[in-house]
Amino acid sequence: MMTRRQAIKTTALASAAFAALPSAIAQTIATAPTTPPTPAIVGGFTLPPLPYAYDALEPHIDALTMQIHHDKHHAAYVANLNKAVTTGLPTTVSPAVETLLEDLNAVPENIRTAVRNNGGGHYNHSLFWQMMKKDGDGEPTGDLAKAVETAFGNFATFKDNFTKAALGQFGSGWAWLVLDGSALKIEATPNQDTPLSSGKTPLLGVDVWEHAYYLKYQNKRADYIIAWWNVVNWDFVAERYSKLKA
Ligand code: MN3
Repeated sequence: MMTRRQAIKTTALASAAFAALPSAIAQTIATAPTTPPTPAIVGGFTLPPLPYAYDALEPHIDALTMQIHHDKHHAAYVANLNKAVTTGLPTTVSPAVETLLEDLNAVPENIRTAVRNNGGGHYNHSLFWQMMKKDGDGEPTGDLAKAVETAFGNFATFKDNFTKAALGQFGSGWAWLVLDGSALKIEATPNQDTPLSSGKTPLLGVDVWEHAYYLKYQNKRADYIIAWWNVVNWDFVAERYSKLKA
């Protein structure tokens, strides 16, 4: 049985979480398709299709890794997110996954960890597939190239610092290029934590969980990162940057 105090707390959190909902949904629609689709009904999150064939990123990332990563790992995050929100959210209208992750403290406590891990997993992977493509662009161009130079001096220094963040993440996690206000920064997050939860917007990320590389690279994360640079979809990152910069 829930005590009266717990009930009041849960109700207050739920109100805080959904006060801003309509505008958050509108924003999500406006930025589609670079963010995961928001279902109408709680528990209706779906696995977005890979935007290319499983073998499109060969030889840098092998087809079997892509298939298991997308069809099994990402699918499991979606299923577990749906399970959590179906049992734990006091609403029938679905918030965007971004809305949940941007204010985890507003998510009811009994599903907060599940939403953090599985909502983060769903959001991060939905972006990750789009951040890669067959025959990557090598380097950014245009406004993003200028912003990278301003923030890091030059592209080589950015690449070096990003690689260090990816190698330095102990255990499972991600390295990111993020927009923090109007500044570009590099950071690493553990597990499926996403920069959204600390008020930043991810522009580019690399998954350094072993499931992302172990079949082909075994324990050699450094070799995976070197190969991964060949499939970065800088067009996607640049478009995201121009949409999201202040
Ligand atoms: Mn992964």
